[in-house]
Amino acid sequence: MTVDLRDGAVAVLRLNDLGGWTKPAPRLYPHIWSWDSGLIAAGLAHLDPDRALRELETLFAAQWRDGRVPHIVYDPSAPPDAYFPGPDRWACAAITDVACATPATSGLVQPPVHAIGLWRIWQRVAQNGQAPDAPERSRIEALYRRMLDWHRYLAAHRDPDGSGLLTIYHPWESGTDNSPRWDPPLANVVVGAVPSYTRRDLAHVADPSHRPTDAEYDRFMWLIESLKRARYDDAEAHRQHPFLVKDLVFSAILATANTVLEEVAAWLGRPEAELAQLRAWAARFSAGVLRQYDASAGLALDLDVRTGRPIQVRTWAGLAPLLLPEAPSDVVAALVERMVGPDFAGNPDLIVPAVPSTVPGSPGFDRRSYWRGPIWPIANWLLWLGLVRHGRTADAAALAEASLALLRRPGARFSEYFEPFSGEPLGSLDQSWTAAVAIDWLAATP
Ligand code: 2M8
Repeated sequence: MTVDLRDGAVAVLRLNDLGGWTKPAPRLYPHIWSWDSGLIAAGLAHLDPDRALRELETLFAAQWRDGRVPHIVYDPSAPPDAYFPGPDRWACAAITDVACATPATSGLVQPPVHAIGLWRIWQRVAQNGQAPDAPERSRIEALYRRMLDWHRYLAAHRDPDGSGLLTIYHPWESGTDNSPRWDPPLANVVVGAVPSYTRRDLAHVADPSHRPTDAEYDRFMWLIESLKRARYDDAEAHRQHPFLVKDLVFSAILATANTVLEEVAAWLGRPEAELAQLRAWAARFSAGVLRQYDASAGLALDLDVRTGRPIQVRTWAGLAPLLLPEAPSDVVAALVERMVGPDFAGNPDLIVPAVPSTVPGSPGFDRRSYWRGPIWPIANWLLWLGLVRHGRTADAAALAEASLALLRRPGARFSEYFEPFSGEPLGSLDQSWTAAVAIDWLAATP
């Protein structure tokens, strides 16, 4: 059974493999997506470290001159109407000279999971008894340097006031696009003139209700126009952009990414000053996320910069301190209890005891709509990794087992997300990062 699941996951990664990179899904997502590739690299590390390195190298070849890693890198050979918005809508290279011109990219970023992918590759390489002069060393070092620039960009330009929390400009930057987390800040956005457009995503899902609504898309498009007016300049965006939110999951991922990158840096024998910088960033973003922990709500809360208020919703993002390398044990214990309790994995109506994207029955919950309720394997994988790093072995194993049980259900097909009560596969089938995290779980769960 376990062998079959792994074979199936490997087949999905092969299906979506276009040479040096992997598309997130066969039809819905025909280009490179940043955090998908970071997680795909973690899965590929178990199959072929060389190919896993290529995945990251292809993505980072499109890194902007200021260090940012774009959220989409467009495949020039894909048909122009394969996905909307295409490169013309962003016009990055025409608007700013820091953008990568070829290949064309989007003008947003996504959570920095890439160091976690590189760390998994390094673990495989080091586990094979390789000394630091392993053949992969120079490639790992080149990627490490690029990731250092990436993290420096985030620390300097997405947290200019040193709050320990990163600002996102668009729900797409969070990766949890239509989560109820963004309802309050989006409600305050006054939508201006948006050039007309045709959505392509709805043609690739069984039912449009699985995807964000047209009203949400109008807001998404307007935020792009606003960033173009700011010439993708961070200081300008912080002055005039209508959607500025301190994102917990994004910030917690950066904290962890710095901790694991420090392990790689030590193996590479990088200067102590660099290791100290990585430690300082890990501490800064851990502290920022922990400040958002609301003990009475039993969850951490994102912060709307425009209103100065925490965003009062109940989603898996509230468990983000579990991802932190430096969470105090009492906070970890309280959040694990919350995670396995009736709001999340302990809800008796769930098909498996995994964490749904939004607390069932809470405001904004929708069992079939994308990040508003379905179970996302990759979100569970991030929580699982946090539990493993905190030594919560039994809780971690239970979460992995629940997620794998979902993926083993007949017809699950490594779907993008799942209806939480029935286990019905939703969104795209054969989603690459679902397969990648399954491979990683199976490697850790014999
Ligand atoms: C989804 O996002 C894209 C926009 O970036 C979309 O909905 O069209 C999200 O789930 C995001 O987290 C993911 O990276 C992307 C590709 O899997 O799809």
